[in-house]
Amino acid sequence: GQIVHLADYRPTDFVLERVDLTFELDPTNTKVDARLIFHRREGVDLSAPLVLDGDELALSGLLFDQKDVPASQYDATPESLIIRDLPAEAPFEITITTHINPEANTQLMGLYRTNGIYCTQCEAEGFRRITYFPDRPDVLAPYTITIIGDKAANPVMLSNGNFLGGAGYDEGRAFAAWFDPHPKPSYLFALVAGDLAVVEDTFVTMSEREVTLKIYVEHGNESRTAYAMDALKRSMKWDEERFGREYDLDIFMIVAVSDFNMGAMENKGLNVFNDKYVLADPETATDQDYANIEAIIAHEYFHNWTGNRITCRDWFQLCLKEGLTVYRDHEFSADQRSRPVKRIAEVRHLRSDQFPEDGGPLAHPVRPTTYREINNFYTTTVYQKGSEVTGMIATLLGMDDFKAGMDLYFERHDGQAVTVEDYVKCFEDVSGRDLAQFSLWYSQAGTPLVNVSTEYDQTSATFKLSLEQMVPATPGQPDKQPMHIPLSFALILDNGAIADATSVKGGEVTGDVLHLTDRRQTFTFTGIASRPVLSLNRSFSAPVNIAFTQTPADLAHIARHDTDLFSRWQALTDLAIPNLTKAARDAREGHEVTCDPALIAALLEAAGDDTLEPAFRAQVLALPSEADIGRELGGNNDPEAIHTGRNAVLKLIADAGEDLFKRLFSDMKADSAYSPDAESAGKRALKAAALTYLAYAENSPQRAAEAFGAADNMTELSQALTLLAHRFPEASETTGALASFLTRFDANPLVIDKWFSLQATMPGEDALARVKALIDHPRYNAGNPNRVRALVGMYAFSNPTGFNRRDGEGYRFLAGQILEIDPKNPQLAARILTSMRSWRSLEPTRADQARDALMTIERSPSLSTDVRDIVERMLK
Ligand code: HT7
Ligand code: ZN
Repeated sequence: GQIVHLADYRPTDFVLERVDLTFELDPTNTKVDARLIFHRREGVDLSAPLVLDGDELALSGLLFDQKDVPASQYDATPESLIIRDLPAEAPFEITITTHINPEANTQLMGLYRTNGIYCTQCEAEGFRRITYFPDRPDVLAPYTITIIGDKAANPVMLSNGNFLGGAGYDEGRAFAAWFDPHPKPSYLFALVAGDLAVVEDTFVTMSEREVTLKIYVEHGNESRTAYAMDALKRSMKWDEERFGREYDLDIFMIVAVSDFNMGAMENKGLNVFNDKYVLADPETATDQDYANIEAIIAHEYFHNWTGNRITCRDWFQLCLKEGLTVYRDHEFSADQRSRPVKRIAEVRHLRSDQFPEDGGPLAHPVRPTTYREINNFYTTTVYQKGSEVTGMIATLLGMDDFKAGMDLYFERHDGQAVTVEDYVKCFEDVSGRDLAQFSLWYSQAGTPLVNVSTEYDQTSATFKLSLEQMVPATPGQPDKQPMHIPLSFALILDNGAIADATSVKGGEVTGDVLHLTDRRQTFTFTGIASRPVLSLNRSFSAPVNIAFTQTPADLAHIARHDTDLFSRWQALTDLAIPNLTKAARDAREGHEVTCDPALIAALLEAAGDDTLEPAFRAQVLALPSEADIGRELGGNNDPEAIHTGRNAVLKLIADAGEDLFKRLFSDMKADSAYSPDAESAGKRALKAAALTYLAYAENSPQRAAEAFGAADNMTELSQALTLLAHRFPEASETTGALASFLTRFDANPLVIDKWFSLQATMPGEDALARVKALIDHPRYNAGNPNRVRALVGMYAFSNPTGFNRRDGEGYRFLAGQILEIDPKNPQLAARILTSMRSWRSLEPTRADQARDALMTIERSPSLSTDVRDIVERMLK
């Protein structure tokens, strides 16, 4: 793979006016005729040829205005088609014929087969695996699609846009025609054909247009689409109300397939989903599954405006659609559920995924400037940090200007392929604010660190807040400029009230937001009658690390009084972290593990506070994870010691709070049938947290086994089973429960994935033997990405002690898996390999073993560009 540079961007020499595709479907030999109308862009030299992209293609026919093109006029290779001597100005028509083999397409990019269904995935560069094409996001055209196929095998034949018609074609074959009037880039093209069941509904838009909604699934799954359909209708309504965005076709379709590289894909009018994010019923889906379905249905639907109507000029601008659309789906979920609980979950995710990426060898800016393989840039930095950047724009401008900026963006750029600069300019234009320094968030990688110190002077009633920012060096970026960091804050007084902090010097403050713009800055607040407790970065207004040593008493004060629930949770986390890092050190040195009683008291106080919502209390009880503790320790990490230390702290909390946990366990019982709503889910989460602590306190599998037996929904069933397996691996209750779960859900692969995952994440050395045995299980399928992620992915990403064995066997196993998966599905292999991105923070024995395993991969002669790119960056 060639390195692509943002600085090299140039528009195409030829403008594409129209696309007309005909597919004659055949599982192993599908014929594709692509009729493309082009004209030479004004000013482009006559000698410039038309250069089209291909990937593993063979040209079967080429016509110019319906006549054969002489061989001397073109060059065709699997990767490109170059045609010379084309007209100066007049539009011309090129017809390209290719034959492709969907059945043999294991990469799941381009046209492939999944459980007998034809399906496409074209983002980012999959369309070039179907036909030669200017396969880049700034080439937009309307598409007409004709699909011809065996009638019995393909009663359903779908593509983008509105349905034009269809009928019998000839002996046993049928055709369907679709027209998408909205000019789109090739990455949004989709085709689906096969024998699928459909569930139908309607939505009436704000201008009273009726839109047909259809969800296509495998036969037998119809009843499991109700939640997804409801989430879709709520998303459509919310986008109208919150962003003024109305849907723009007569029909909106979702297809659920079982082989898919990512979560879902926003193809215009025809979203294709990993079935994991569509199918749900209480017996098979957990509360988390329901929440994911709601979020992903919303995300893909919201792309219709942020991504499809306004798309990216080039792939460097990916955050323009992904970061913004994540921001929109987060806002949607926050409105549908509990905003602070949603924020806590987002920040947990950001810290556990994005912060390690930003602090390791794969760090890159939200808008990268080079790539070797674009598939490797669908990252948590582009998505989650990209969303945070839009969130900061909203914080800086205030909601009114933010909304005006979004309105201007939709109005100014509808139908265009644009850049991050175009987006930011809309907010500058409506607010009059200069966002040049702020834009460093797009170009500088690394998580900024803000050092904080405070000083209070009683006699002058003055509170001084000194801030110092540092952006760490990242690959290719040794020196950084100071950023514009919006920090929401409160000064909390003794009585719990928030001080009036409007009299301030030393920098800009708007409402409750401090603007940190210099490397060092001191804000001086006057008129503060008593020593306040500072709550900083409330609601996580900026994605930064804060270094601020606050006393346990001050943290407990925030945890008790802040009006921002996120900050209350953060204060409890800040209280827990030093206890957990100390516990890890003590465990490593063979010392007894202790825990500050102030932490235990604060946790139990919050967990027992019935005025707080249960979901929040469950988040409080879910202490920082082993990975979080490792990050706080910062290097030379021993995952075994972290695990032992954390467990010992859990045991101390469990013993101290046993009575409370018993009360919560019984109080949180459902009084009606299962419902996936956020409130009921919150109660179940708190009940599960109580059950977990009780397992530590009672040191017996009894209660978890009873909970497993009594569960009438997948949430409680899988929670109890996970607790049994992780806490009591040897118990006969555990063996029995694992076996009965398998028997009961044997026919449901998505549920069996849960069974694989919870075993792959069982702590300790034995996990590897378990994973190896499960790879040979009849229900495992190395060709299905969900299965691979559930077993191999979960082992590598989410089993710190099992994967990071001191003897390095975990790393060697993963290296073997990567080399096996790579030839079939490079994207999947590359993504799973990123689980080793923090290998340098391990203690030396493990780090050496990890490096050796990575070098084994690197030495393999036949690596895909995807895996080569990741492994080389990780070893650099
Ligand atoms: N925009 C979609 C990204 C995606 C994708 C990218 C590469 C390879 C396969 C893929 N499937 C989906 C999904 C989204 O962010 O909405
Ligand atoms: Zn997206």
